[in-house]
Amino acid sequence: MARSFEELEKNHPCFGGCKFNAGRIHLPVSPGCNIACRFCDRSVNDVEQRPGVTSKVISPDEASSFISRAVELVPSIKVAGIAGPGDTLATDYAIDTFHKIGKTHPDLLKCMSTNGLLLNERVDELIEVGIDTLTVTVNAVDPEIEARLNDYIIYHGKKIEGVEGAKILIENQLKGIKKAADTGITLKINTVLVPGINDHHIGTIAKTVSELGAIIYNIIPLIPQHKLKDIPKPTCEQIEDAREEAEKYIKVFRHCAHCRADAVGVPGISEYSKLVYQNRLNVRNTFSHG
Ligand code: CLF
Ligand code: SF4
Repeated sequence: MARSFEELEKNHPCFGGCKFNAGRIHLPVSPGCNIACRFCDRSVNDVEQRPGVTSKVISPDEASSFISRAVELVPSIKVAGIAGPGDTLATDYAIDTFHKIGKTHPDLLKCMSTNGLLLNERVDELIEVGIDTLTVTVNAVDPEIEARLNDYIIYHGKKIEGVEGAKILIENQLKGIKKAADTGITLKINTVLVPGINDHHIGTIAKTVSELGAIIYNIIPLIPQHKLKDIPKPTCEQIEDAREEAEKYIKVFRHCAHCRADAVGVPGISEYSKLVYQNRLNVRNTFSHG
């Protein structure tokens, strides 16, 4: 059953609940990724897990006990989110986890973020498991621009590079956004703002996703690293300009704390991930999918 926006606004830190000190726990169950963002400083594998990556994530079976520990420490946690460290739809772990925690912690809102490559084909599974809020990272709606941000996709076992891969990614993201929004999932869009590449494209992205049914938009400033390490990070003015451009079309979220995939607490206020996960995680502080 879809939750009302009023309920989300009170209880979800990324959909208005920051005013109420609402908290979230991220469950880092999704190690693999299926696209190759040029700013992402984790080694991108295909849809398989890799040694060294698996040791840094928790299993779907472990998630409930971590949630119980987190809620004891931070009773204001109202959201269980899965935001990586890879893509949540590249493997089945995120959906399995939501099935399990839906039974043990039915009161928590279920939040997930994805790069959207497989959203269109997996959206029914998200509805079935009862996802309340979904974030899709859309960095461009023009394949020529996307190809400067992303080297390739791995799609149904095939590596597809450049503009051709970007086209498939964008098409699947946009179709998936529309499908998810039409079925009542509340949608946020994240865009990594990359000066000189997509900074003049923000209005077009915001307009496109708003027309498809997304209701909130979050601009994440680039952390210059990996293949985009020489691009300067956006200035406050560039971020503000981008937000103003987006705001012409969609509500803009301004309290993003750029959370890690294993964050626990109230974003920007408290951080309990070390206590909850007891240092067993070593997720690098890199791009967040939030
Ligand atoms: Fe986590 Fe993201 Fe859900 Fe929030 S974070 S999966 S929508 S519960 Fe929030 Fe963190 Fe910013 Fe994300 S402050 S990085 S926007
Ligand atoms: Fe995958 Fe996210 Fe990294 Fe892009 S930023 S390569 S979607 S993990």
